Amino acid sequence: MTDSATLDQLADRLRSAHAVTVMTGAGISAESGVPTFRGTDGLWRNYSATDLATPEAFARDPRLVWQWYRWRRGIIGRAEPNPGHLALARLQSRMRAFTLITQNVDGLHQRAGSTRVIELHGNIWRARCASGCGVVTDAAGEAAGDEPAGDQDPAPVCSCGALLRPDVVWFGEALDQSRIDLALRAAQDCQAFLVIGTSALVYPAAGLPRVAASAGALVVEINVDDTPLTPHAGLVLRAKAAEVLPALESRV
Ligand code: BJW
Ligand code: ZN
Repeated sequence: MTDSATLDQLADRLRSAHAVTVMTGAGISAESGVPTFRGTDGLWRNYSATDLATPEAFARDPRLVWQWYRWRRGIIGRAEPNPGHLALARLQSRMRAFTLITQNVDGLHQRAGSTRVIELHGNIWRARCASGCGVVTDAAGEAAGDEPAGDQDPAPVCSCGALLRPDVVWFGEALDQSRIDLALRAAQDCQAFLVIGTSALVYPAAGLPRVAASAGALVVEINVDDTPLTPHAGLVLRAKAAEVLPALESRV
């Protein structure tokens, strides 16, 4: 666990910062029981998560990809925000300028009370037309998700007749430009940039800490393991997010 002098110093930095930006990844939801992507818990029926999160996988076998998303929706629907999510929501409420960027699609930050969350990779509870007719649904009819119930269902169909797909960003797909712009501005304009529970491998999100550092921010990594960002971070807290974030927030 991180020592308390380090947390005190970081809390001082956050208090004196004009703006704080936080970027989270799957690790922050791990303690809510949501599998990460690249851990061993990211495996589903021997498929790796990163092989399923692709347009190619959906083109090849949309039913398989929907089965995976329904399975994940089941887990996420039963999950609760953990003390890490809750601490970030409290931190937002007491900071002058606070931006939360997440790569997660689970909506747990919003359920914890965070607002104006920039969801870089979409949201698992929405679906949209795979052929781009413009239909976006909250996919309520798809929300049950309990395996095996619904597991054999076909991929859902849009009113235009094409398939619906989860409203998330897969590898090789462009992120929403307005969300990237907001995230870039928040990285450029902050004095402290906290990077929490991400393997820092997937771009463009993985490039944001460098943007913040170049603009003079203190980049803080909170992770249970090393990542490619670790050598470049100004401060590394080698800890579980759900443990260290409440300890940090209570000092700010
Ligand atoms: C804890 C913890 C605890 C555990 N406490 N910590 C070379 C350079 C630049 C880019 C590329 C490149 N080669 C290829 C690319 C492009 C590609 C990319 O980055 N690939 C890399 C893998 C190399 N990027 C893209 O394709 C992106 N699009 C793009 O570039 O478009 C260009 C374009 C422009 C114009 C037209 C067309 C295209 C899109 C990326 C989309 C990623 N999508 C996914 C799926 C989302 C939907 C879904 O959820 O199903 O996003 S993949 C997956 O990875 C998901 C995640 O958001 C993302 C990041 O994963 P994350 O969150 O870091 O999770 P993990 O599991 O990797 O890590 C968990 C971490 O937590 C670990 O470090 C643990 O140690 C830690 N942890 N428990 C604290 N308790
Ligand atoms: Zn359609």
